Amino acid sequence: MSKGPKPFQVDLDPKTGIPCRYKDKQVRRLSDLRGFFSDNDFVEGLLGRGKNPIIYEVYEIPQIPSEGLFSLACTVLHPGKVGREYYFTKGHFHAKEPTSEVYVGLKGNGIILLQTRDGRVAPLPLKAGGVVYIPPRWAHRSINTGKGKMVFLAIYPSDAGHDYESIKRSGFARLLVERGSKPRLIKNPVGKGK
Ligand code: S6P
Ligand code: ZN
Repeated sequence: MSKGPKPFQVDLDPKTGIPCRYKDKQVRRLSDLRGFFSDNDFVEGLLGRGKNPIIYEVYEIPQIPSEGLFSLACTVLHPGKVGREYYFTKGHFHAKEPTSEVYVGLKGNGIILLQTRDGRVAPLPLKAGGVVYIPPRWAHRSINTGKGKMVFLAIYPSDAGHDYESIKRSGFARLLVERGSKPRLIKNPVGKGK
């Protein structure tokens, strides 16, 4: 019998929601999200003026990719907009398709936008104390519609992997934009879906 990982316990910092001990940290800046926001000219304009804000950070406690293991990751999604669109994560399908995931809201509030390959869409709210279940084969993107940071803990099979390319190619069928200082979900003119 293989030994597998040891049991462990970790605290989430009550102020930030970030695990006090994590293994990997990824920082995604605007330049890393080139091609994901709908207003490309706006993105290039900002980058051209030397503005490259942090959009989100991910603090991971990964396990080796193996059936039966879970990885943990805490995402800190900053508040802000690119043109009319609220800051969001790239969004992905899991590369290993029959894998699901759970998000637990820790700070702030926003929307988890889910979409299947055949174009079904489900926007679900996530706030501190809320939980979102992401079934197998649903792409997921987190969108911060609040004024503060949106922080959540993700629990997912360590062998799930990420397919970002499908989202980069086809986009989501909906955009979450600010209209009259309120979030509005609108049809993506170039997104594939219903
Ligand atoms: C992993 C899980 C999250 C995201 C993170 C960043 O399956 O869904 O940890 O990786 O929220 O989003 P993205 O789309 O850039 O991976
Ligand atoms: Zn995921």
